[in-house]
Amino acid sequence: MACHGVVYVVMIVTLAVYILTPIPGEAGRVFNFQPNNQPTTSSRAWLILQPPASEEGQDSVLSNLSVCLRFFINFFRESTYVFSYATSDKNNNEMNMGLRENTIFIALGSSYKYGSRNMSYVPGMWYHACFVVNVTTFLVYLDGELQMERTVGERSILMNGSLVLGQETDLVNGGFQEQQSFCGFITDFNLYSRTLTPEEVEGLATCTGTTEEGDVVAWSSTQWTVEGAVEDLQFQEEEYCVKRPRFTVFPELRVNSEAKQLCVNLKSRLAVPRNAEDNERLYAQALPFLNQCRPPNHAKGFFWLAATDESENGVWTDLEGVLLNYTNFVGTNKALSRECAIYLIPPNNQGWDDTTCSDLYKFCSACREETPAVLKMRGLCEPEDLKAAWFTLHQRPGQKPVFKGFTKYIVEPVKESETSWRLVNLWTNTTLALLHAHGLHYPMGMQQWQLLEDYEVCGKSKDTQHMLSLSACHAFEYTCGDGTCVNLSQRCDLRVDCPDNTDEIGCEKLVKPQDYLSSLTPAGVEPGPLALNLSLQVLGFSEINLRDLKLTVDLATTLSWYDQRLQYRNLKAIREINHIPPSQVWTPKVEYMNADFPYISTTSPILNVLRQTEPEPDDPSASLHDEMYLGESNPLRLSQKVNAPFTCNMNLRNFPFDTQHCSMLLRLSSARNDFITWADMNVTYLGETLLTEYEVGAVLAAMREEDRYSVAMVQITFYRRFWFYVTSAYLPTIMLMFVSYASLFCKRENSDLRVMMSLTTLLVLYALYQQISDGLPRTSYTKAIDVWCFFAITLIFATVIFHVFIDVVGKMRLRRRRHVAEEPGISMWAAVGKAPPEGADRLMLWARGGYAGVLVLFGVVYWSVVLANMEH
Ligand SMILES: *[C@@H]1O[C@H](CO)[C@@H](O)[C@H](O)[C@H]1NC(C)=O
Ligand SMILES: *[C@@H]1O[C@H](CO)[C@@H](O)[C@H](O)[C@H]1NC(C)=O
Ligand SMILES: *[C@@H]1O[C@H](CO)[C@@H](O)[C@H](O)[C@H]1NC(C)=O
Ligand SMILES: *[C@@H]1O[C@H](CO)[C@@H](O)[C@H](O)[C@H]1NC(C)=O
Ligand SMILES: *[C@@H]1O[C@H](CO)[C@@H](O)[C@H](O)[C@H]1NC(C)=O
Ligand SMILES: *[C@@H]1O[C@H](CO)[C@@H](O)[C@H](O)[C@H]1NC(C)=O
Ligand SMILES: *[C@@H]1O[C@H](CO)[C@@H](O)[C@H](O)[C@H]1NC(C)=O
Ligand SMILES: *[C@@H]1O[C@H](CO)[C@@H](O)[C@H](O)[C@H]1NC(C)=O
Ligand SMILES: [Ca+2]
Repeated sequence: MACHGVVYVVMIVTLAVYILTPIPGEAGRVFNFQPNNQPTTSSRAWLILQPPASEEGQDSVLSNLSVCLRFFINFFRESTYVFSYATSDKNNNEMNMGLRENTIFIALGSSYKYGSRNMSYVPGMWYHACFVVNVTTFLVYLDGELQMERTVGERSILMNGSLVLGQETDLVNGGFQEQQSFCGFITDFNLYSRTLTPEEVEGLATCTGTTEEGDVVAWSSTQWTVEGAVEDLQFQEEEYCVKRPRFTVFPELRVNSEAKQLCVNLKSRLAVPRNAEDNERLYAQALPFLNQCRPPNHAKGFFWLAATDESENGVWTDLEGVLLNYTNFVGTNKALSRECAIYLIPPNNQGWDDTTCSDLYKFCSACREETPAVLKMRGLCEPEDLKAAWFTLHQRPGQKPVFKGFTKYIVEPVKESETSWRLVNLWTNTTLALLHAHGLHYPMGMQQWQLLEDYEVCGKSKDTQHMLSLSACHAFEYTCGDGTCVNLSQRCDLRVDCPDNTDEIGCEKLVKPQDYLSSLTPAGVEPGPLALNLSLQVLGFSEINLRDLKLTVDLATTLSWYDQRLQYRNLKAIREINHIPPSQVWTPKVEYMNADFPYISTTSPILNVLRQTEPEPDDPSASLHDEMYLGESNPLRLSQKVNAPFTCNMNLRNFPFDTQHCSMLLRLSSARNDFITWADMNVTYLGETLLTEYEVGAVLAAMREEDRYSVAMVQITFYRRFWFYVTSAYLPTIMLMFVSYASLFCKRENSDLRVMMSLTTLLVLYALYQQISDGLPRTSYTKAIDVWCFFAITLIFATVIFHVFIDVVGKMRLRRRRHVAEEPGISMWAAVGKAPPEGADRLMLWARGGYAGVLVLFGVVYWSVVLANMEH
């Protein structure tokens, strides 16, 4: 037992010694400029260059040179200069290196300035920069990678000037400005009187090469004069040579899913050590929080690790499912239903264990970042180019993470143990706002801050509440109240996407200026009247009334126009979502001029906005991330369905071979045509083309000015489907005429039959005619069908008369003949039969020919007139 104890103690002591002893490595000199973050002109390290001692005379001029250095920015200034070099008060920009936004500026020989725009560096990281100049070419490297290559004219630089780290010279070793100073660390500044090769630069960047220090300026042996707020420090080389992932420990208890989501919101991942060195660092960072991270209901662990054996028991992967090739489990880790990894509490230093992922336990956690994630604060009203509203997470050992601004702000806990945060301006050393972040623990997401200073934030006075939104969301994402990021297209899309519903708050589309008057007609985009577009869809005809000459139409009208005074928020491609209450804005009025106004029925109008453009550039001074659209390029659309009876002046002369043109007149009655006018018209017919009695032809639109109002005329052409009348009127009449014609072929003696036939056809025809004309309006003029029926009736009537006449004539002749042949033995019928064809029969013959002739003649004339008048 005792022996075991001793071994145990020895092991712990060895381990502790191992952890506490710094890994041996070379220490390097590091200057920390402006450690209290206050901009000042006094902080600098400088020297007067001594030309390398070789041949006399020429060597005070350099045309081939290389400058390399490492820097770590704490805070940006308006323009941050890492170093500068002046050979005289006039030539004060012979060499310098400045940083602004994503740009690195290198000046070389007063008039030359080179910038590379596409670098993204963040405060809180070490960078290695080199620039290499020969007679013709100029190269800039960042972290060993070539960023920029330029061809330059020959430059030669005097080597007896003043070299200043941490300030920008406007005079020899003077003329500094606070907002051009450097706040952060600088080390390894070397100046070579030759060009370095890319391999040498890469070696220097990673501290692996064999390149000597500079021959003109060598970092470790040069005597720098250090002045003002500069700390002269010694750092282990690996701190700045090796790019290592950063861990940020969040010392609050969270269930596993919350811990994961927190890192997702920060655009990073829940941490898991990838190797022994990682494991040691993370554990060392987590251990100071041991007491607040031990859940009372869990005996062994205190810290979540992003490892899981969900897919296969005992096979540990990271959260993306990639097999971990480093784990540090103590004991068995194969228990079923224990699928998440945690750190064990001491004495199992750095050891892992498994536990359930369920919400049963809450532990602390850390996020792992390769490069610091940039968080942006909306609602600060700071100009974009300074990046004052940009932040990175930063953690001091044993303390809660703080949000360090890029230039002057810091968001830090008021007290370590509380969830109150303050926004501090480091330049003025004032606390601008306070936040009580209950529940969330952190000031991420949209939160109401209490302002403590007058006019410092967006000009608001103190003690008011102001919404600030801090998150790592990208430009195309919306920040939810809790800091979750959702795609901006999900903002105000009538679906809840944020965990706290905040993507659907403040979704009013309309932004009206204060002085908006909905009684005023919007001005036209070009000078002149407001142009309205009309899109009219004829949905169908609910009634075509021939008797009253009425056309009842179902219409869908859409009026569109631009209102320049308005702006809209978060327009969607689906325009039904872009709804605006019509009462809040100006809307045009349309009058249906030739409609029977008591019988017009309309649906209530629907007003929405058609998204036609990209949103305006984002304005980060607005706390809510909304996409804004301008009224001058995104039209309003007012849609309404209408059912109205229009009067239509039909011309029935050619009935039933007629074509009707009915029009609808829409007058813009809101204002005269010097204020609004129809601009573009688009009419479509969506109903059936073939109606029972009509075929719908062209639907045309035209504009005209009438009484100084703009009128749109929509004309619809109807072709009558005459086959109904052909079969129900023309064919029967023709058949009847043939029947009556046939009566002319009956035996003359059968007079009863002939008269009966003709008379019946006459009656049938008359009944038919009555029936047809019942459905037609009573016109003062005759219609084509009237002519036809009248002719048929006349013809058949003439036939009846003729038959009667023949009969009379026949009887007269018979009486006369009976007189002649009154000898016995000859019967009356025989006498008649044998009688030679005489006047009556000849009349019959004539009648047959005449009938056919008249019919044909009339038919030819009638159909040629009718067909000539047809429009189809
Ligand atoms: C930066 O610019 C250089 C050329 O100026 C180009 O070769 C390089 O790809 C750019 N890098 C990025 C990240 O855009
Ligand atoms: C200058 O450097 C560039 C690129 O490294 C090289 O192509 C060029 O030949 C050099 N010019 C001289 C004169 O050495
Ligand atoms: C550097 O030398 C030039 C002449 O070689 C001289 O004019 C200039 O004043 C010197 N500059 C400094 C800072 O000594
Ligand atoms: C671990 O895996 C990574 C790739 O996932 C690989 O680059 C690395 O060499 C591996 N390390 C060991 C020790 O196997
Ligand atoms: C800022 O002000 C606080 C007190 O308000 C003071 O303790 C602190 O030293 C000041 N910091 C600086 C850099 O002036
Ligand atoms: C955001 O949503 C839009 C529309 O759904 C889609 O086209 C776009 O790719 C999404 N963007 C991202 C980054 O997911
Ligand atoms: C009206 O139509 C024209 C042409 O079709 C188009 O250029 C214009 O933008 C439209 N105006 C509105 C307000 O929709
Ligand atoms: C007319 O309207 C239809 C449907 O509403 C549409 O497809 C067409 O593009 C419009 N034409 C014009 C010229 O606006
Ligand atoms: Ca939504």
